[in-house]
Amino acid sequence: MGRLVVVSNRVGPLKDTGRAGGLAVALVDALTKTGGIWFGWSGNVSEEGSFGQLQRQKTKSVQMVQIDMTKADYDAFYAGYANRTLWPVLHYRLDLADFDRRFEQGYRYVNERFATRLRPLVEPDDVIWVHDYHFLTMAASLRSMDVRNPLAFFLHIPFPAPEILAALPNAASIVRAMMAYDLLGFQSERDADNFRRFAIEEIGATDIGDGKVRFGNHETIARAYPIGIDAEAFAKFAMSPDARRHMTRLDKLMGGRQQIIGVDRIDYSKGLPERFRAYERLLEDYPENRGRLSLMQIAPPSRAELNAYIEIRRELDEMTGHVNGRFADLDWTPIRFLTKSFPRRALAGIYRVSRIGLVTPLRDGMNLVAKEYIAAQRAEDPGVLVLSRFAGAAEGMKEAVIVNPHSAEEVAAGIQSAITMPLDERRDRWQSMFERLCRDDAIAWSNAIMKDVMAVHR
Ligand code: GDG
Repeated sequence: MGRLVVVSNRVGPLKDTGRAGGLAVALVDALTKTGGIWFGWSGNVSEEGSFGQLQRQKTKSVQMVQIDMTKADYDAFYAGYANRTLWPVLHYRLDLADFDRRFEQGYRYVNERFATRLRPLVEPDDVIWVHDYHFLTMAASLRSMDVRNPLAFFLHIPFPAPEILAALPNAASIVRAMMAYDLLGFQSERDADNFRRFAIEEIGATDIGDGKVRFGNHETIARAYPIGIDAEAFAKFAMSPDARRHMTRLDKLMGGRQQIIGVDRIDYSKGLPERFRAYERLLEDYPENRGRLSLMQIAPPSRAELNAYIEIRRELDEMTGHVNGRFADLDWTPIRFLTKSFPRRALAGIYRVSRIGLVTPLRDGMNLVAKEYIAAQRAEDPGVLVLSRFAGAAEGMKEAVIVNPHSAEEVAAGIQSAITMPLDERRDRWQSMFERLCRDDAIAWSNAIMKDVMAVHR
């Protein structure tokens, strides 16, 4: 294989800044092996937009190349179609979706513009790997510009049931454009299956078995490639001096009590109000936990310019006040709601001192927090993961306590079974999950996709 060309909305960082997510680390690793380019939006809005200078930054073998957008591009493509149309629809939230044809036009235009700027950078042996819902139609643009390279795509968020996607205006046309990729990777078997069903039922593609579909005379692999983390590195983070400092501070604060940890960007897909309600239900139905088991929710704000995100934040502030007003005591605060972010090593330490990891999205592509929580546990005395059945992670983490996030009773009962779970059982469950995380790590994930895209392209 030649060089790798990665395309994603945001690019980098190339170095461990302490804040970078696991995805950036996995991609840098894949890029470093073959050398290559990481191409995407600079994060800046300017008058020239995508007609401006390429912004380049280079380490030994990897080059980051970024371009701006205009304000109009940003509004229609990013704040519009990507985050107000596709994000809610792909997370099964038709009630929150905004269908505005200017958004779709802007989206197709930016995909085309980005392809135009990428085109001259591509060499004949390169493999192009495009990421996420921002660039569903990019392969079609690249092919129309006579790019012949292998083209892989990975969708980080869910692909909904065909009955849901059919509500998106021009859904069939978007999916036809997706068929220009040689490989479409999804987080779960359910997502890959949803895609193939849509392609077969709505655009007349043919199922040719083995996770492949044919459309016209082009074959596309559409399979699940569940994303992994660098579990061993994360386990080391949890023992780093920075992690230990946070553990000591928290231990002191908790004074022998126990803690549930939640870590999520503030987003309506993460089921945060439902989670707070379930915790309140726990304190009602299992009063022995009052004064003994608190909930810490770390929630860095995201997309704060969109109304749906402003509303959910307000709701969470109110619920925190309500639950704390109702149950707090002189020396005990039930919910600690922290709307800021922490360095990764600190986060690892916080996971490690928390007896329960509570991950209850209403829908989630994978959910890396579930995996990081397991990777950060102590082998001798591991905590318990309580996990939504609607997170992609649930397919590969059957030893977690699996719950329906919409049911406050079920989540409360799940937390209760986690807090009373005997040590032997906690260890057994943790051991199986940790071993699998180490085997199916981020490198294995990118290797599997690269291997398959090379094979199908040939
Ligand atoms: C999308 C899909 C899919 C969170 N708070 C802090 C912080 N984080 C890190 C976590 C984790 C990452 O952000 C969040 O990843 P998730 O997977 O939970 O969710 P999304 O951001 O929605 O990601 C998702 C993922 O893509 C990968 O394919 O799993 O389904 O929606 O790594 O640790 N990191 C730091 N401080 C924080 O306060 N440093």
